[in-house]
Amino acid sequence: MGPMVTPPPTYTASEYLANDFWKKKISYFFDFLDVDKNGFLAQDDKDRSLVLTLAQIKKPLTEADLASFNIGYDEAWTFYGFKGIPLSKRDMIQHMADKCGTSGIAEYLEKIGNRWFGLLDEDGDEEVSWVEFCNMHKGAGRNWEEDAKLSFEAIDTDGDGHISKQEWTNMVWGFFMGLDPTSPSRFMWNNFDKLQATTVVPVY
Ligand SMILES: [Ca+2]
Ligand SMILES: [Ca+2]
Ligand SMILES: [Ca+2]
Repeated sequence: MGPMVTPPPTYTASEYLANDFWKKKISYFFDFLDVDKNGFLAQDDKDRSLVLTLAQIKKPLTEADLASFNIGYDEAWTFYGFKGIPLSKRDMIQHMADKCGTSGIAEYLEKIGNRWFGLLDEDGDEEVSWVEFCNMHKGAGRNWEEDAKLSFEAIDTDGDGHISKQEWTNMVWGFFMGLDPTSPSRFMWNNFDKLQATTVVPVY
């Protein structure tokens, strides 16, 4: 499969909420962000995940890098539905369905994805290498060692051993906007086929 240069199809919020695969992806993502595993996204999860993420970035960050990263981080959490008060999984999934069902979502995700790509791409050659990919994704509790290769290969769709910005954007689009349970987006964070059976989704 070659690089996709146009955004994927968009769906309505109710189509997202009717799709078990999508709900499980977002539900898994919530569990990942809920660092203290208390079932709510709160300020301490945000602070701790920021520290964990920054700790994985190997390149020295300038003040400007850091400021841009913090703005991007705040923006991403607002996108997930966090407004400073604890957010339940049910409310987060509902919020994400509303967001993903909004026009302009593909452009927005591309913008968030590009910020993230810039952090992954430590040597600035506009591609994410295997080593760069592993540096940032060594997050706690992700069973990362086992599934990193699977994830990398799913994102590197032309198989040249590097993740281009377009390949990265395609994966971000696929993860948040895609409803097809066979799409490579199920491998964005790790082996989702293995995980989804144990991912608990609230009732809607
Ligand atoms: Ca929490
Ligand atoms: Ca690079
Ligand atoms: Ca590639």
